[in-house]
Amino acid sequence: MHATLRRSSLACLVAVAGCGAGDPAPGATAGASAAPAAAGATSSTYRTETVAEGLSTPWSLAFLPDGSMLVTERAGRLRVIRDGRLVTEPVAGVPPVYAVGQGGLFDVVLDPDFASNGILYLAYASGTEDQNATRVARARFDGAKLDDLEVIFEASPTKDSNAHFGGRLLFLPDGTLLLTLGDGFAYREKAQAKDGDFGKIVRIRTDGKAPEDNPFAGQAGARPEIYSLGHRTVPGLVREPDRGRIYAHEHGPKGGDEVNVIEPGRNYGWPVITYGRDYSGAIISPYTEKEGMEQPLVYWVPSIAPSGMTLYGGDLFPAWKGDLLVSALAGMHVRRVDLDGAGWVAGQEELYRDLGLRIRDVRTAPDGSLYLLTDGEGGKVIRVTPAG
Ligand SMILES: [Ca+2]
Repeated sequence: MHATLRRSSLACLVAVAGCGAGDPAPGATAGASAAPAAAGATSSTYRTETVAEGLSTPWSLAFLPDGSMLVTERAGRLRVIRDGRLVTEPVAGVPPVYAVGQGGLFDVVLDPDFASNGILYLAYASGTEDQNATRVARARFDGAKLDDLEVIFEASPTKDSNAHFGGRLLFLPDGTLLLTLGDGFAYREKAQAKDGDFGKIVRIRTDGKAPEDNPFAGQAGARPEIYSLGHRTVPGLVREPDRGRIYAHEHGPKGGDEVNVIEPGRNYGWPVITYGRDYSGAIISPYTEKEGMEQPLVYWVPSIAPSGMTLYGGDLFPAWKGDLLVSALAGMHVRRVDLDGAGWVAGQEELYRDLGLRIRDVRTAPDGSLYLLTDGEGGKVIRVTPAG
């Protein structure tokens, strides 16, 4: 896509940060010894409104053309918020999900023609303890139930672990879908192997087939749906509309969360290169960079546990236009990654830390307000607007 821009980003890292895990600089990356992010917005500068509460690990949100919203609950329910209230009855017809560990119902996205065809797409974990996989299904939504449900994709092969499913969906302008997947936690070496979907971002058509112009289509031994490889697990995926640049963030191990600019066919390094360590403290890899593997635009040591992302394009917070807003679970804030006009990282800021909440997703509403989903049982949907 924009190879020159990507190289500029890397050059920025080299020049400003030294690209070393022990030598990060504020601005381009946040590392172990980097200056903390600037003090975030305080409660005096924004207003919150609880739109819905009592949800079970709300995972994703979709804004419908009629002003209502759909919220996924990881346990396997799809909920409607209409006229500012959570509809009591969950949407009927949601497929059974494997809701163990990190498994469950993940993303919901609308078909580009949803206003006329009512079709939506769900990403979810399916199967059993011994054989599960991330799936994508499409169905027609009539406001209360799903009809004509059709499973269009299942990651291959299945796995016997209950972590690192990926599960984020994104429509591209050509009508194809990106789906993020994870390494299953137990299969990190397979993130480098093109014969399976572990640790990949895949690109599929809405019938689930791989487009012929995918980077490895037709290559012997490679899954044709693979779009990029070398990911750990990717809970955040957005597209910048002007340049078409795709940003994905991935959950690192102990340290080493990353934001990457995704280009087809590229290798993002996991687990060969990483800025993180194993949870035990053991070294996963001595390498943080390698020829042929991409450097992150941003990495975080220690981890903030990124969980969802929006590229802010609204008018209510004009200073944040064009910036990445990343929700954080362990970090308990929304990290603003300030992108300048050329897409370089100009700085970072912690937002909403004073709320003291593990935040599962952040979305920009059509009116420019922000919606936060809070993690766990009793999860909330919170709308944020500027104060005054
Ligand atoms: Ca990486």
